[in-house]
Amino acid sequence: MGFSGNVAKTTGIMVYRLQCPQGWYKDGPGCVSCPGNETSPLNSEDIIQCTSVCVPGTYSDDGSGNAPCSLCPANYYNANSGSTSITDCVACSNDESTFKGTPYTYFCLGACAGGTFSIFGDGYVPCVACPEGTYGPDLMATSLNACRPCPAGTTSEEGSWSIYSCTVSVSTQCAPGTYSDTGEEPCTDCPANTYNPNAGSVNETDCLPCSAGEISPAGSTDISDCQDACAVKTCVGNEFCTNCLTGPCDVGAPDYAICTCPCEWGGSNCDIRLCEPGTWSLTGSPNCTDCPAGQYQDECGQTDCKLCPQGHTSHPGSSFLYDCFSCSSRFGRGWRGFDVQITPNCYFFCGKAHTYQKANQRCVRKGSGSKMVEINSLAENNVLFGVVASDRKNRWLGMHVDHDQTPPLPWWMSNPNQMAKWTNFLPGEPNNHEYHGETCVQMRKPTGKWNDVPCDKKLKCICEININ
Ligand code: GN1
Ligand code: CA
Repeated sequence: MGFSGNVAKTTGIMVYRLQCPQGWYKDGPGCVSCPGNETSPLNSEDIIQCTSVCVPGTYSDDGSGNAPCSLCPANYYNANSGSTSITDCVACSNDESTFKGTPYTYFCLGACAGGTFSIFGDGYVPCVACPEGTYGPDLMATSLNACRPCPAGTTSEEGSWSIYSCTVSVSTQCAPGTYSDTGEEPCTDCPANTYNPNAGSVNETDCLPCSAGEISPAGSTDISDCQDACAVKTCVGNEFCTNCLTGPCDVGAPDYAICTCPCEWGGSNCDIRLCEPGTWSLTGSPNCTDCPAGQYQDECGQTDCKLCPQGHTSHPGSSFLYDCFSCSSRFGRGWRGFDVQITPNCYFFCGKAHTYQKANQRCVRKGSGSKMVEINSLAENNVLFGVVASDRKNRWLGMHVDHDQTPPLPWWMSNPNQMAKWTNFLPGEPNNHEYHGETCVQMRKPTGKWNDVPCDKKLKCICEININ
């Protein structure tokens, strides 16, 4: 016989004991699997029974008749070895039941076989198969309770009677984050901005939408994959914008970009051109003008410029604090600066009196654009006069007067055609007193106001370097 074990008589029906299914052999209290794909007859008791030819009760799926072999379904039997198809499995009589992998017709009985239980609760036909994921070791089982769950992590085909039919489950279910019509592979990713924590989903609507204002990548599996769109959105079309603003956010609206603007670009989308360092405007954006001499601006988009530290000045358009310099450090000993808001220029107060022509030469020889002073405001006049007010003599200014004009016109010595921007003559001056050829100009004590005098007078000079 192709099986061994006890045979008993129960209420008129031969009952047998099933031990190891095909592909296993008995070893101690349990069953051991044949090596590799090999199979073995039902209820084998030794490894030598393992064979590569499909044994009775089984058939090969690939038509070869060799292992791996599948069990004939419940209520079928197959007495032949080397069967090549499920069609080699033969049905029991209508009123008989048998277990999965039945090798011989005499297992077909009116009692419910292993892996099945009776519909009417009496252990007799009609019998139904234990469900997938369970196995039913009992003969003449009377209820579903006789079908025992496979061990954790394993599953079985419907109608299994042996725990050895419980195998590690290889799921073809759609994974979380995916779905398909059948819930089985192949599966489609859930769309972006949804998530699906469940396996085996059968509908796109199983992909749950993220909350308003949240987005997720396609195929997301967890609500935590939904994130504030403002925090993760990538902006398109603006090289400076990578993220979104925090706060209410319309997904897809480019104006919600948080942009990391370079210094000279501003606005939430870095699309506003700002004043560059060294420049300013009333609004901080074009049209910008250079910071004036004596000031600097090291930031972009500013509405003013910063003053150089006291005693320091700078060229127009300076963009660093360290562009500020002191007159003496830049031009040498004796050169002085004042409050840059009054004048950013550097001045040199000559120590000796000379005719106008010699005094002018002395200033020019100092280089760096040095020339006789040109005073442009009362404030500048006063700050310079403050230095020389206690001198014994008056000082030359870099100015000529043309007495051929009516009224007489002052002009600067550096350019006879350029009119003085500002003058500060004493009342009644310039007067070319007694027609003595008074064509040069002095700053005169005690008020600091101006007077025309002959150029061959010997006075001290004030030299100036325009910082521009
Ligand atoms: C006169 O006198 P004194 O130095 O204050 C003159 C000036 C002449 C200057 C020539 C009111 O000033 O215009 O340039 O002599 N003042 C008046 O030394 O006539
Ligand atoms: Ca005069």
